[in-house]
Order: sequence, then structure tokens, then C-alpha cells
Amino acid sequence: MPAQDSKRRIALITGVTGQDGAYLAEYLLGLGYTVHGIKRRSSSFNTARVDHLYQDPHAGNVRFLMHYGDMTDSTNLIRLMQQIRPTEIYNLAAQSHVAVSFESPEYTANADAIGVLRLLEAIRILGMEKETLFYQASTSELYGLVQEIPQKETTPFYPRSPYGVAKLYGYWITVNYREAYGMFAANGILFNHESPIRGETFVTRKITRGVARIEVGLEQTLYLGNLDAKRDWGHAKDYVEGMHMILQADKPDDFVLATGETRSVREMVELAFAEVGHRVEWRGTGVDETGVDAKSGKTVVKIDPTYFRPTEVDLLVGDASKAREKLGWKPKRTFAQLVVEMMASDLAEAKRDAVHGKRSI
Ligand code: NDP
Ligand code: GDR
Repeated sequence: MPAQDSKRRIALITGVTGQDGAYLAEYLLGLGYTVHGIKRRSSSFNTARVDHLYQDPHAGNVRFLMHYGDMTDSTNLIRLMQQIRPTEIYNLAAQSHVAVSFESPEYTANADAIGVLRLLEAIRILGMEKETLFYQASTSELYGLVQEIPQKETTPFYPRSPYGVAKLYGYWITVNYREAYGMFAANGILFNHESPIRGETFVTRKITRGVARIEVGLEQTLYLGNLDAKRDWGHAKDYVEGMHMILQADKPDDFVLATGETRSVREMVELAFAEVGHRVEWRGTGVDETGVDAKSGKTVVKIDPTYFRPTEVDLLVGDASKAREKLGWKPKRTFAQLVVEMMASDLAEAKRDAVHGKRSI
């Protein structure tokens, strides 16, 4: 365990503007940390998820600070690390969309694989190996093509996308720097986790948002890809607590965080529609399959093959026994609660949109 100054609790979160970054920042602030986040420069606002945490830098005793940066820019990362000297780094920044990684494989590798190396090297260059704990956001996508059910820390990896392959490098370079330089560097191998602030193009949020917009009359049809993929979906709030626990362990190690339950995209659609009192019946097969509202007879789900992936991950279900036994981590929220919470949030948003409409510039 690095000789940390016990008074300093300074976290650096890359990817602070994302789903997990926002929840983790809020959680660590609640624990008394000073939290620094790296955000990307953008021509439009990209801080909506953390705006409620904003503190006026002109006021005294500011504990939440954001800095411009990018995982593809070593000089920027080294300078920020030198200024902040974090006691804990959570590397959450990534091009995190699996389908997009087939469109932008080189960029995905640069940010998601070499980006991890850049941060680890920054720690070494600055001689911070003994003062900084490092968390790497690894993923169940490492398992890819099913080798074992359920998947745990010892299950062989077989990634199925440029994203998964880039994250494989991130996983192993973290293990290597731990072994080579004695750094406290740990991987959380997290299975899918969702929330009302999940990005709108990931399937759970796409479904809850789409169902809500159909319900209020803003849209008619939800277009999806593979309905039979199965995922182990948990709640993001439980998982960010797990990230923190991984860095508080006596020694650096790698941990699976998962619920141990798996459901198909199809089941997720049925549950979301059930939340607003509709039953979906499935008709037809293959790309012609449709989901029909049992009462009105309207087609509410269609297949769009552009959402199929060149190589798919069919089934993920995790075994988080190691995290339960060694860290005392287990998820507190159920999948049913997650769907209720996401639907309530998206319905409220859809109703607002229905009243106010789209603004023109
Ligand atoms: P999001 O896509 O919501 O957030 C990703 C964050 O990374 C955003 O803040 C994004 O910035 C930032 N980012 C992307 N590219 C760069 C870059 N080149 N330089 C700096 N920042 C960048 O992801 P999640 O919050 O869901 O996931 C967090 C991490 O955990 C990711 O690494 C993801 O791969 C991994 N993961 C996620 C799981 C999940 O189910 N959610 C499961 C397992 C792993 P911007 O807002 O500007 O786009
Ligand atoms: P995933 O999440 O690829 O597991 O990666 P996503 O929600 O994108 O897909 C889950 C499954 O649903 C199928 N699917 C669709 N997916 C999307 N996005 N859009 C659709 O219209 C659609 N229709 C069917 C997909 O084919 C897939 O099988 C997420 C990300 O957060 C990663 O960063 C993270 O590492 C993993 O979870 C664990």
C-alpha cells in the first residue's frame, strides 16, 4: 500500500462528464474528498451531468474543480497530474460505445488503450508511484465470445470489438505497471450499469427514452438491433461505490462487479412498456420482427439492421463473489427498481419536451 499522506484525499476523475464520472464525483465529494475532473473542450455544453456539483472557483474552499484535457494528449495529462498531485486517480474517460468503436477503431484505441498508458507513465515520470492509487475502468466486454458462464476474474478474455480489444490493452498495462513498478493499480471489471443519466444511445436508455416519447405522442416507433443479446444490468450508483472500495483494499487487485442476473434486450423492452401500462406482442422473425402494442395494434418496435454489430457479444452474466468476499461489495438496487427509475425520469423529460417542443437556434 503506498505511503499516502492520510490528510490528503484528492481524487482525479478522467471522464467526469460521463455517467459514472458524475456519480463518482458526487459520491467522493460526499466522503469529503477534493475532486478534480478532466473535461474535453466542446463547442456546446457537455457538463450537464455535473452542473449541480459546480462550485464558483472565486469562492473559498472549493472542492470540485474541472480542467480541460484529453486522453490523447500526454503533455496535458502530465501537467494536470503535476498540478493536482492526486492521491487517487479514477480513469473513466473512454470512447465507450461498442458500436461506434467499429466506426472509429483507431481513435478508440488511442483514447481507450494508449490513454491508459499515458496516465500510468505520467505517474512514473512524476515519481508518484508510492503516493497515487490508480483505478482502471475495465469491462465485461473483455469476455466477449462466451468462454464460461458466469464470467469471473479467472475467465479467459475474448474481446469482440475494437472497443473490447482496446480495453484489453488497458487491463493488461494496468496489471503490468502494478507488477513492474509496485504501483497500486487496480482494474474494476464492471458489467453493464445504467441509470437515468445513461447516454441516450446505449440500449437501456434508448428503450426507456423511446418508450416515454411514444407514450406522450412525440414518436411512433422504437428502432432497435439485436433483441436477443443478454446483459447483466446493474445500477451505476452501486458500481461507483465499488470503484472506490477497490482502491481502499489492502492490496491492489482486479475485481468483477456484477449483479449475477442476465436479461435480454427484448425483456427490457417488455418491462419498459409495462411501466406505462402496455403489453408488447412480438410478430414475425429476423429483420422483419416487430413489437406490437397488444391493445391498440400499433407497431411500436421495428428492427433496423444498421444497429447490428459486425461481431456481437451474446451473453454476459457476472460472478462478483470475489468483490463480495474481499471488499464487502454487493449491489443494493434491483433491475426492476432501475427500470422504474429510468422510466419515471424519461417520462418526465418527454412530457416537458411535449409541452415546450424543440427550440430553434
Ligand atoms: P460515458 O460514455 O458516459 O462517459 C465517458 C467519459 O469519457 C465522458 O466524460 C467523455 O467525455 C470522456 N471521454 C471520451 N473520450 C475522451 C478523451 N479522448 N479524452 C478525455 N475524455 C474523454 O461512459 P460511462 O460513464 O458509462 O463509463 C465510464 C467508463 O467505464 C468508460 O471507460 C467505459 O468504457 C467503462 N465501462 C462502462 C460500463 C457501463 O456499463 N457504463 C461498464 C464497464 C466499463 P464527453 O462527455 O465529452 O463525451
Ligand atoms: P454494450 O451496451 O455494448 O453492452 O456496452 P449497449 O447498451 O450499447 O448494447 C447492449 C446490447 O444491446 C444490443 N442492442 C442495441 N444496442 C444499442 N446501443 N442500440 C440499439 O439500438 C440496440 N439494439 C440492440 C447491442 O447489440 C448489445 O448486444 C456497454 C458500454 O457501456 C461499454 O462501455 C461497457 O464496457 C459495456 O456496456 C459493459
